Amino acid sequence: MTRALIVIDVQNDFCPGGALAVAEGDSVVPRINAMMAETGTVVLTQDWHPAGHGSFASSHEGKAPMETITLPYGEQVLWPDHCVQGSTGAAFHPGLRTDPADLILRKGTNPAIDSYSAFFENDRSTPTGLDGWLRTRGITTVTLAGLATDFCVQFSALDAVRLGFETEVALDACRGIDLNGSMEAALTAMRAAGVTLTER
Ligand code: VGL
Ligand code: ZN
Repeated sequence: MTRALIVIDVQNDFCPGGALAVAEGDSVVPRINAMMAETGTVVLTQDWHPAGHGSFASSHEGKAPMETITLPYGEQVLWPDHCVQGSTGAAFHPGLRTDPADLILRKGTNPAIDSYSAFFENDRSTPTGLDGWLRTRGITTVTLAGLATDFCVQFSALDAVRLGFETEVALDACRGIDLNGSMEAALTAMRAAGVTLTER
């Protein structure tokens, strides 16, 4: 099999009750569990920030969550504190099957650079190593699912196409944040880049 399923950030903080809850975030869990059973290679990503991370509004005096600032690598949305390393919020949703994972990739560990994509940090140039991991295992096609459609899923999908993978996003297995129209913008950008958007 040359296909890998990449499951993005299905963690407590992105589910209802979490610090950066995505509406219906937990509803993707049964679908993703079923998809994992059908795919040979499975990667789970985990947003994994140190306390005081540069993407947290609390790290910037006078800033509130959902405001944006300009950092050396560009625009950055400031988030509520979320997915702090080792916290319950950073743990996978308890319903998510983790046994099928061949790789669990943690990202966002650099205090100064956020990392939405599974492939690169938000400077778009510091690699996580996932490209090489997939490529050396003969993977040519990736299916993405998880949270959030308009941030980490979108960034991962755009990088995957740019790197030459045939890229599919299973929209029914994703949920978005939708900040200032970011959901519509993400779908448009992914389509334009050549990402195949599917719905069951
Ligand atoms: C995410 C915002 C901040 C995501 C992660 O998983 O989409 N969004 N950190
Ligand atoms: Zn994050």
